[in-house]
Amino acid sequence: MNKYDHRPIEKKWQDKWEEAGVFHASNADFQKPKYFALVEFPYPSGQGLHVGHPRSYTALDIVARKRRLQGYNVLYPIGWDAFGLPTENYAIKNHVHPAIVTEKNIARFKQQLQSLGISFDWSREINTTDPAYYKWTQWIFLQLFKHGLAYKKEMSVNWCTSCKCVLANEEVVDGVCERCGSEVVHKVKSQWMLKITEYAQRLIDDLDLVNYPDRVKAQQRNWIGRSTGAEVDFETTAGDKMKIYTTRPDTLYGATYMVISPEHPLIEKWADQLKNMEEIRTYQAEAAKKSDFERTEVAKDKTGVRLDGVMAINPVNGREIPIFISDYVLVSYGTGAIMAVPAHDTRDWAFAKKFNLPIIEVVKGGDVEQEAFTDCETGVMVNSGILDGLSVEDAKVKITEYLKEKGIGEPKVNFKLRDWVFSRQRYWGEPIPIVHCEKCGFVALPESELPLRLPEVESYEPTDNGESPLAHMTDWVNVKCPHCGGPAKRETDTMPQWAGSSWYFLRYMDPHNPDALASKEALDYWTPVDWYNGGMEHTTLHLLYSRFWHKFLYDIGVVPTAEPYAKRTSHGMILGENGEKMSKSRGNVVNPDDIVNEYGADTMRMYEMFIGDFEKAAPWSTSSIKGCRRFIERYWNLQENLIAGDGIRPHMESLFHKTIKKVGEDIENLKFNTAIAAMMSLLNELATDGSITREELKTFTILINPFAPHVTEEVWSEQGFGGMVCQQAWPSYDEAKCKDETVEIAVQVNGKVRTRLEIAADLSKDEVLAAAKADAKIASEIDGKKLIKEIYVPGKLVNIVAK
Ligand code: ANZ
Ligand code: ZN
Repeated sequence: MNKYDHRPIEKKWQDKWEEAGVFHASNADFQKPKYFALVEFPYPSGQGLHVGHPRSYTALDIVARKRRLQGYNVLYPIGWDAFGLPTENYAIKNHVHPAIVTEKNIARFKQQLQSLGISFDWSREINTTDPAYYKWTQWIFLQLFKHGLAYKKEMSVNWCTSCKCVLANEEVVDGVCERCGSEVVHKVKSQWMLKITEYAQRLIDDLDLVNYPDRVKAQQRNWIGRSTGAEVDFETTAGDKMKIYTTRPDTLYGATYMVISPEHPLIEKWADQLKNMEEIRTYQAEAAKKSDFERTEVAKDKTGVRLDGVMAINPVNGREIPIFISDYVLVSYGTGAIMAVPAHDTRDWAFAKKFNLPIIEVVKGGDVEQEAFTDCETGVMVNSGILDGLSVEDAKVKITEYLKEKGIGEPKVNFKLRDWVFSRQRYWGEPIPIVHCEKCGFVALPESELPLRLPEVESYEPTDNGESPLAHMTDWVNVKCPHCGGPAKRETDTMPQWAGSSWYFLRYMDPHNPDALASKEALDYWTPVDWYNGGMEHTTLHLLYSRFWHKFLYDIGVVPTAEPYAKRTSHGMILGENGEKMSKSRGNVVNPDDIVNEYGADTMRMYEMFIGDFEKAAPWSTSSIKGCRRFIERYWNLQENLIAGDGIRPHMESLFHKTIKKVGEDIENLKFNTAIAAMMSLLNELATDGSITREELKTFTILINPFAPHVTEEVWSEQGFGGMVCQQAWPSYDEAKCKDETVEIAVQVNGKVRTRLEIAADLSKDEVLAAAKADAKIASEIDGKKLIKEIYVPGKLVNIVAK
């Protein structure tokens, strides 16, 4: 028999699978049970595949392959999330069309993925930059527009000074641009917005319908940030009412001053009455430069300016209190104005200390002496008029009723979630299919004109005033209004990178359909995705955005379910050998091509699954990869031990059943590493035994196949087992045969052996002790005595000390 050599084997089987189309999902047989396994489609960057990518792809490949063996019609697709800034920036720098860069990058990624033997259905490959694809991204946008969920608004946006581009809040990380790390400032721009806030409550509620890890659900909830409280109107000496939002209406008596955000509209209204307008304007300008993140940091030094000339009136006690502007109050949250309760709010406390403002305690903590600035959620009301003596909880109810009665307050629910800024002033994105008409306003492009293709431009650079490069294309921009026929202009902004990935899983269901994003039958059959795996970095935005679009499509009758993904899991990152994040600058990047060349795709796959707990980060290790290679070689060599006779031999039977059970269950529970360990044990037993039957080799080969698909196909065909392994049936096991063997233990009373018991080897201590005491001999021995101590030495003996 030949020595194991991965090189000829792997290419051969990849070609055979593709030729036979064995991994193609079928849209012809909707009676068969379906399984839709999904991984996040990659952004085809110039760097090529990273060893982190195959961790997710291999894991779900194992699931997909197992499902096929279990008889499902499996959809396991892949495509390209190919619009975006890195490609555009590369195109600008090197003067090539981003479409050409994209094509080149995709070719490289595809070749790399195919070399790994992932069982993707390549006949369903999609690309978000293909007009046949983005036609439907634009179509969904038009439906949102027609339903009032897309609107244009002048707003203060995050502006990356280096990318010259508007960023969503989510793209600003720690105050800087997520992509380039440059400073982010505020700028007022007219932007397309999507009303995701309209779905905030449902995006929380429907988490009950899906199987996501708790940490993922918690992140979704936190991001949406539901908050309950009240809106309260404060009178002012200027005559205008000032509406505030508070989660603690119970602390109203402790409000000793007010703070409004520097952008609050009342400031302009009061400009004539305010004596320090100049100082106020200087402060406003400073605040505009800061990101929301910087402004609301608790630890930051508090700054502000008192409005000189207008006072507020606390509605519960009629006291006049000063009003400040301070950047820690955001214009975009609640009403952009707060009542400050320095005794019980950390930020207010810091501010009051700095500006020497009165601090009135209104909640006395329970048994612990509270720090003055603790946000106390429990305790008893003091210094609070009608609320005195009530618990915080009761005080909230009472004051809210009181405010309502007087017509000065209302209960209110707020969300942290903001509407989604949906336009970018860049070239490489989906054109927004809207026309601005002088007479008719914003007009939707007729659906028959979709896709609205990206025109060729001379330069991809944004204009200096921050408009998209499309703004230069006057031929393209100037059109007739589809509504009145008058002069109109096309929207020149494009969609953000999140657009194409918000619905891509639907396109896989029917990727070549020219008349709909997918046929009704395909959507009804394949929806929802049964298992979706992706990175933790996408559990807030991408997950939220795609859930939002899906719910909208559900509401307008396009998709049959309210949620897109029945189950979501997340993998940990693969780190460099030194335990740090892999990066060029750290010099710890491992190139998957090198690993595939040297050790083979099967070893690479096996290793990525063996590297550690799938959900946790794991450092790369070249020595462990050799262990995985050894495993495959030893499996290959089993062929030399083949003996006549068939079936699974009695002395191997229990181990086979146990291994089938364990590998199957471990795959379902993302415990790929322990599944491999179980297969390694079985291999050890078989190797030690020195012989193997055809049936044993067959069964073992099917078990390993999802992990190491190429070598298993080769062994299968080499031995003439018939057909391909990937088309066999997943082996079943008999629960009764999975029981561990029994062991004999001695049972002592006060150190003397009184009997011997035959028990199952996997019993717990309590079970063994119960069995020992239930034995007739032992029961009579300890009858009427007091049990002092019960000792169990696993698998050996029980000793009961009794007096
Ligand atoms: C009085 C008070 C007393 C407050 C107290 C808190 C504790 P959530 O919704 O949980 O984030 N607030 C309201 N609008 C704000 C804005 N635009 N910018 C900054 N802060 C704002 O918290 C809402 C609380 O944050 C509100 O309740 C308000 O302060 C502040 F012991 O009002 B509170
Ligand atoms: Zn018009």
